Amino acid sequence: MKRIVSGIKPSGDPTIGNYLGAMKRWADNQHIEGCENFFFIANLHAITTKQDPSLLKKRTLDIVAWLITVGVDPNRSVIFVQSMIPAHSEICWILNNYVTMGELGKMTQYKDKSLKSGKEGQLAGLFDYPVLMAGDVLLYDADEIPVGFDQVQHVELCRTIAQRFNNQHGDTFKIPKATFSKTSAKIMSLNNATEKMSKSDVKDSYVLLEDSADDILKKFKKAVTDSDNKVAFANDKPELSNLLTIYSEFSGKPVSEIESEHKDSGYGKFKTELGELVAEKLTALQNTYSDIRSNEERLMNIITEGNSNAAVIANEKISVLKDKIGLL
Ligand code: AQP
Repeated sequence: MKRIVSGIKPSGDPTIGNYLGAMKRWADNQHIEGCENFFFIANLHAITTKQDPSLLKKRTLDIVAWLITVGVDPNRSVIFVQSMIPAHSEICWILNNYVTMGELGKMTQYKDKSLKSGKEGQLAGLFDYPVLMAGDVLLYDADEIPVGFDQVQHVELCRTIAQRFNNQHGDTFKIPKATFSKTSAKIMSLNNATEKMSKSDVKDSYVLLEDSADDILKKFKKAVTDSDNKVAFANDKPELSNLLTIYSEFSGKPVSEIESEHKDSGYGKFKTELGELVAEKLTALQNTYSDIRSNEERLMNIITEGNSNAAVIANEKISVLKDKIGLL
């Protein structure tokens, strides 16, 4: 049995980047024979940047509801909340002693986020984020971590930490590997195609799963493009390549087919059609979401059951770890 573990931060409302790069794939993964899936709401990761406490609570439930909406089935997958399983914080502290400041300092996500947030945002928790992430995965002996390309560096560090621990204390952790989809692995910002789309970025840079049809249309119409007005996927056309990827993901058509359908369109027409397509798909999802989100009691029951399934495995691993390193 192959075990898959992945998380999403309730640090904002989920974007189409989170959806195409992670959530939708998680739902698809459930149908692979011989796989056991663990998906969690990474609220301990979320607090590495400033959060409004009541919004954080609300978004934790929102994201559980979105996962169910996009097809993550609590009967097939374990859905849990990271902060409700103390083993995640415990393993992070232990693994901190198997990684160096130099290794953590090389992580580009820390560099990017701390540059954006200024000196007061350079929190120790943000610096330590990859260690918590390593713990999240190693606690469950995950075989695979389905992530976007942006997380590959963190998965590599997780493997290094696990190998180092195993070398010192004997086989303790399974060494996990990152898996990512070649097409939708990285959805870029609509304002700046050199940066990934992020839920904590500025409003026009992302499309949220909960955006209204009007907003979606406006955002795609305003999306930054080059000036040659030719709808084509190419290295020197990152903005159009990103829009074509999104189009392909939402329509299920290959990029080459969309390129030829739009070879005479010009950007205005192409962006309008893309906006309409995404709006139509997201409106359908939003209708399902509002039913699921309105039943908070059911959501809490799903979380409670997921937490108890996850905790059995996580607590056992923590006992083994403590014993190996001499903690009573
Ligand atoms: N733009 C993206 N394209 C593809 N995949 C993406 N993911 C995030 N953004 C994109 C993938 O979504 C999963 C959950 O991400 P996360 O919320 O845990 O962390 P993140 O990558 O930091 O996401 P954001 O939206 O950028 O959040 P903020 O702005 O709060 O930092 C991961 O598998 C991630 O790869």
